[in-house]
Amino acid sequence: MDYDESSLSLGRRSSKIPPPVPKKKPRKDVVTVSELRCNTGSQESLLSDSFLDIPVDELILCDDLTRLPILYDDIVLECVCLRYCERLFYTWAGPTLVAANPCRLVDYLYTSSQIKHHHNQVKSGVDRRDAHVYSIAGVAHHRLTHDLGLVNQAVLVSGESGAGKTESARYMLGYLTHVETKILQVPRSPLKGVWEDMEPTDIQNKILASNPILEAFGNAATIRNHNSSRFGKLIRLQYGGQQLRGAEIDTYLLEKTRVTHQTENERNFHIFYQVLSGVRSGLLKDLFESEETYNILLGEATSSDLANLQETLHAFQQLNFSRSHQNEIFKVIAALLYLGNITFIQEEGQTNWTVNKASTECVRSLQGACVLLGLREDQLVNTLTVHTFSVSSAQKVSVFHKPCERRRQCVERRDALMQLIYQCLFIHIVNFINDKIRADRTVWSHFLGILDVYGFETFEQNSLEQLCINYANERLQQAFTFRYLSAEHQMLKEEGLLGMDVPYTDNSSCVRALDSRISVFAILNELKRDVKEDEACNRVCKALEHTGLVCAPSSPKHTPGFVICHYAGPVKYDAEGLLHKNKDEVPQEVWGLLAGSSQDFIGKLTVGTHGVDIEAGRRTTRKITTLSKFKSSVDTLMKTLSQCDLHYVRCIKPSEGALTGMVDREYTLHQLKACGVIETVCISQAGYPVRMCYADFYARYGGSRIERDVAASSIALARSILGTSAEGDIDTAKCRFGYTRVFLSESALHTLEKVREEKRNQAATCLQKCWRKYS
Ligand code: AOV
Ligand code: MG
Repeated sequence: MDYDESSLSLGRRSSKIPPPVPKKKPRKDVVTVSELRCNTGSQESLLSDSFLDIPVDELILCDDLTRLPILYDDIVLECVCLRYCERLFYTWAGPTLVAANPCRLVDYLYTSSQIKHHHNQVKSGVDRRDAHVYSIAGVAHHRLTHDLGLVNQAVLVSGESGAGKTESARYMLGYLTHVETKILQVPRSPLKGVWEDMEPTDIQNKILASNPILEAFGNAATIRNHNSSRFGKLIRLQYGGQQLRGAEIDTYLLEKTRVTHQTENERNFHIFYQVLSGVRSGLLKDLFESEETYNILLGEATSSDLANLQETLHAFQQLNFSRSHQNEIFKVIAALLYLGNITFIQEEGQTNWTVNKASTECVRSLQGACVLLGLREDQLVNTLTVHTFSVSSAQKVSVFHKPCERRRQCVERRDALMQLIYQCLFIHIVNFINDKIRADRTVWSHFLGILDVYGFETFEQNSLEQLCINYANERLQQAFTFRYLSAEHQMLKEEGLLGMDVPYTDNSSCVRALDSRISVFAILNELKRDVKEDEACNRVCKALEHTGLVCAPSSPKHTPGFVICHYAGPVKYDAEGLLHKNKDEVPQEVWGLLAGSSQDFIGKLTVGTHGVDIEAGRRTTRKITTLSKFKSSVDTLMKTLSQCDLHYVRCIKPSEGALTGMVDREYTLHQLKACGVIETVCISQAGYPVRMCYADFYARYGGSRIERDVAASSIALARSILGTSAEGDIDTAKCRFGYTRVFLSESALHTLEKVREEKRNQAATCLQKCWRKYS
């Protein structure tokens, strides 16, 4: 087929005048793999009905989207879908890895021989590395430990809920710790990233063991993912002298409200079910008497909960949590189960509400919780049923609540207490793990981070959690756009290597609408106590209407709230509960109650060392809201990432229900667009991962001669090393010359480094000979 060569260049795809859109046969959007197989079985192009006639085989074999002969969204999508059906789940988009969730067990992809294979490919600097999550981890590792490098590295894993971020991060961690040991043996459970029969060092074992623990306490089954991460995580592997020395984990915004509230068909954090199945099966003894039902547990414990408990226990052991320490932790979980069963009743002839002592179940729960938490019964009852609130901590003036609000107040207090305890416990566990795996600052110099944060979320009802999650995704997308797309484009243009402008979607205005001086966050943070939720949402809409990114829900039937047009699509946030969650007020009495516990462990959980935000919330008089805390943790994260070379894994969920063998084209294309894959493909065609200014290039590969025109000498030098002959032309896919810099592909870098190494060895041998001769 003939096509105009110029249409392959970068600008064309996105140019103002769109290419002629061919008439297409109507195509079903959701197809099963077998249907696709039938289509492809004939070896006819799926696109044969279009103006393009790329053979199916060619699309399937294309493991880098930037190498597709023509870059239309449709073809990129077709390539990803066809490869998926051939069980080729990974595809490059230049340096970015597109990882489609296999939605089935594919152990064969994660064996130790696979690790070996990808490690060797990275080490030998082959021109085209096979697309795999091991390969991207390998490149980050190689850059960090490579003699050119010593720059912090970070792999950003992004994608929708259930797209495979956590699994990808886990495999990468498995790869990195495995490569360290250099003992390549068969993994016991590749999905869990735990390796058997090898001799990893103590620190590698500990780093791997952090995963099952954090998942037990921070993950839960949601309607989108049976193992959904309800917190964000950045693990920084610390390297010194090219060796893995330790690691440190940062966590972001644990969804603590899940402890007390879950929506239908979702569950509480895994650990609750694990502990319950442990108690019921007798694995955890003498902890507490298990009740019939627990109000805070939707869904039942299953046999996999028991198996997972065993894994959690094993991980605890590897991280040196003592038996008594583990017991303390499980006691807190049990206490929370009891607390959730405390109910309230209106006192006879009174307006007050109190703990329902008429119910034996409630009394048992009250007593159980008090024993486990080291509290006096009357103290707990008083704290839960107090009907006043302090106007300010300084003044200690108490104002009585209206009688009609008193029941709600009791429930809110109980929930606040439970959420606080769980959050403190989570922070305590993260801190304890960090203490065990963190290397001394003197023995490491650089880090390799893996970031696994919750994906963009949009549900029927979206609240403050979704607002935070989607904000974090906006910031990451913005970093991606700036760091990768716009910077890349700008630089290539400045170097005279790109003649055309490549439009890209800049989401900065949405970020500004969310977090600047006049923004959704600012307005919600500054609201006075008595402002009603719908009124708050109206104010948000009015103040930000002009941005075109925030508006009121279109249909009057909608519940009150506001809509934000995110880069990945519009999301409606509901007014209900938004302000309450943002204020996140824990009454002073609740703090006091826990601090006064007779159990050391409980007392310690809430004081001092356990988490800056909790400390801040307790001590300062400044207004600290969930949104302001979250923004500052995202700011810190962005600062960390700004010191790193960034690598991207874009996880794609082929169908909404993550059904095995199902591909939903529209849904997949939406994700490919939303995470910038389509734009990456476009721009990275012209990308070269290694860049050096001429002076550095010449100094490194040239020699000691001082040249007046270092650029010309560098080009001549590159020609002599990389060209086919001394005068030969260099393959432009390997190397290009800008006004001030040389742009190299990985393979060109590898060749240059090899030649350099040989020269150095020759020089060393020469020196030795001379030394022997004259000594
Ligand atoms: P997420 O981290 O992106 O969602 P997960 O990594 O937990 O998603 O993946 C969801 C599920 O998809 C897993 O439990 C596996 O069943 C399956 N899966 C993902 N990747 C693979 C793979 N490489 N091989 C086999 N199965 C896989 V969330 O944390 O909800 O945003 O919040
Ligand atoms: Mg996850």
